[in-house]
Amino acid sequence: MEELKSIMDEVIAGNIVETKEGVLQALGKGISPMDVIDKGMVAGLDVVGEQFAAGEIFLPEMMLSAIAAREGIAIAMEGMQKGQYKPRATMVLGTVKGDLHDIGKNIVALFLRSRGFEVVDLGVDVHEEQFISAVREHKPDILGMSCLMTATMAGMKDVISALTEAGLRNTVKVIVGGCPASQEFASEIGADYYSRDAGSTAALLEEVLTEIKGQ
Ligand code: B12
Repeated sequence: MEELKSIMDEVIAGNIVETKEGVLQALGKGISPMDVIDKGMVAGLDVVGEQFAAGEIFLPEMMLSAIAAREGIAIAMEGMQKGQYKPRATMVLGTVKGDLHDIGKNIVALFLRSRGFEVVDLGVDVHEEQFISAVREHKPDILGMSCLMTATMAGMKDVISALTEAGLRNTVKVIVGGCPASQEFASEIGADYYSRDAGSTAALLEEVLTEIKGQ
């Protein structure tokens, strides 16, 4: 679709104003916020990631693209959130220590909130002590961890070990995600679930809810 391709191109170019205009136009034409996010901005970020890995662009350019996508996603999110929030289960969510990537985590939070989950978002660079105290305080059904770098993946295992040490591991289901994670990695570190994107996370957690609450 022409509008989505144009949003993708503006994200790749790091054009913040044009990205926001593109999002408004696409939403105005009735394109769903989910498609605007996934097929417009996230598709653009994927290209930017490849360009960065290949040394074709540098950090400042990647940052501009990230800001453009973040701003555009915020506009699309407003459309999705209206009237759709009704807590059915609680999830504590955060990006693990050392990792500052949060665009994907925020989309996961949005998708789950729109399905009636209460999401306690701890933000980025979240250390195991913070996850533990949030689990104690909020008694969530699910704990979600995000990581975008191979260097920060080990932080997820540290959180699971800390949960076990605190005697809390059996009180909460643990799901991990983010581009370096995989089902194999999740099993290796003792997480309950892995999911590759926000859409499949929402679908998977619906099944988990049925399992744990009979909903
Ligand atoms: C945007 C971006 C940035 C932005 C982050 C802005 C922000 N607020 O998040 C900025 C410019 C700040 C940045 C910085 C850096 N980045 Co960066 N960044 C990216 C980029 C281009 C896109 C990430 C993104 O947002 N994707 C879009 C979202 C929607 O996708 P996602 O995060 O994967 O999320 C989806 C799924 O993974 C899943 N998911 C995510 N979280 C969770 C959680 C749960 C529980 C579940 C179930 C699912 C789930 O659902 C999400 C939605 O569908 C990626 C490349 C890429 N294509 O991934 C590199 C990338 C992640 N960055 C990289 C690097 C190296 C860095 C820096 C170290 C660069 C530097 N030299 O300083 C720093 C690190 C800073 C730090 N300490 O964290 C590398 C990591 C390489 C590696 N394998 O370790 C990548 C892969 C680029 C590359 N190809 O080299 N980055």
